[in-house]
Amino acid sequence: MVKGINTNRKQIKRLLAFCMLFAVLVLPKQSYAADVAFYEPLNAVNNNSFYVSDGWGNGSDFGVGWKASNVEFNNGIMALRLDDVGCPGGCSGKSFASGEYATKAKYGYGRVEGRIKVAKGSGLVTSLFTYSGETAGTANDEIDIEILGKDTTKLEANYFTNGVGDHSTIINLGFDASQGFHDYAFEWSPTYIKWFVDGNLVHTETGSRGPLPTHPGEIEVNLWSGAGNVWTGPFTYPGTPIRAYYDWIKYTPASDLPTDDGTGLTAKYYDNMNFTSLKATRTDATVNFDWGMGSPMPSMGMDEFSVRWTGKVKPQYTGAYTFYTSSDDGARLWVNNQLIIDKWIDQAETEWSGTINLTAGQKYDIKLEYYDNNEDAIAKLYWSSASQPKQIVPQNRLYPN
Ligand SMILES: [Ca+2]
Ligand SMILES: [Ca+2]
Ligand SMILES: [Ca+2]
Repeated sequence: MVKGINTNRKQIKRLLAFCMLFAVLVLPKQSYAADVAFYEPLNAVNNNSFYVSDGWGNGSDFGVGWKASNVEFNNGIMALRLDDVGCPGGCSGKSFASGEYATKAKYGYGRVEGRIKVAKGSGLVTSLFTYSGETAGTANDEIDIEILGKDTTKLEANYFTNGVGDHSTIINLGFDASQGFHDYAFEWSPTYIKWFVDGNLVHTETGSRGPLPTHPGEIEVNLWSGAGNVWTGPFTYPGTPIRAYYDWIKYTPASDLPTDDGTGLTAKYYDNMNFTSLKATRTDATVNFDWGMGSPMPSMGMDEFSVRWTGKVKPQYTGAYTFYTSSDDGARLWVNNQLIIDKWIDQAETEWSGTINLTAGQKYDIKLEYYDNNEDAIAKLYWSSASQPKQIVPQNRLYPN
């Protein structure tokens, strides 16, 4: 023990108090947890709410240095570009450069979402995550969505609490995430983290594998290549730039989320086109089906069937919502008992829309009827509003009968 420790402690306490006062008075408000909903369309760099990482790299596992010039905005899409321009001298000593975009504020319990088309290739990682940094005497808290370029049909869900990870789960997507945009989300609360793909719940953690994160984090996206990292697989630069694409990023605080998360809509499947030969009743998490030339289930034929989805929908925002059906063949949609789409016709996959005013947090009746006559069978239900980027109507806002 060393004499004077108490004095030192007092001095440290005084210094800490001074620092906190300084922080409260001087630092911009963005540096504090801001549990305010946002929708970022990624049309252009948003210096008010985001920062572009520039002039540094992460640890030795990362093969890239972050450069602002590697974050591009075109036609409403943000691209993160991985290349070797000016490297390693101009790339923080790394062999490659890439882009990272992050909120200035930290966000707490709520739902983090992004619409992403990932980069394909061994060694690459396309991500959406929250990151607290080392705060309040703890190591970092983090919640991750990572899609590895070595297999873009899988998503890796993970979380870190006080620097402790090892909570990774591999989720089969059922599609190739490098071939098109899809919605990825996680919802974080004191008692769970839930991961969603295109609105469907795909994984839940409850803390049974280790305490859940508690510290608000910046919402970040990046594209990087591993450096000698077995986890990412080996990376070989193909000689031309690689890009990951982001259409939007969205955050909804817990206070704006349904207190009773929805589970989907009641679905009745009929083996004819006029809803008289009922084969099955189930709950569908979302309406996002492409059965191709096949049938919805083995007990039904490939053609001449119909499906009726019913239940409630609970919007996040007040205002005009547009609903869209994309169907092959016919579809008709009622919201709040109003028929807003009426296309009960044979058609190749076609999108139709209808608009209705809704109030945030209210539950409205919804009914979607659909039939397939022959050949391809597709049924999808989307929504959008001024505040809501177009997406498959997500499971957490749909309620069965
Ligand atoms: Ca966009
Ligand atoms: Ca068919
Ligand atoms: Ca058809």
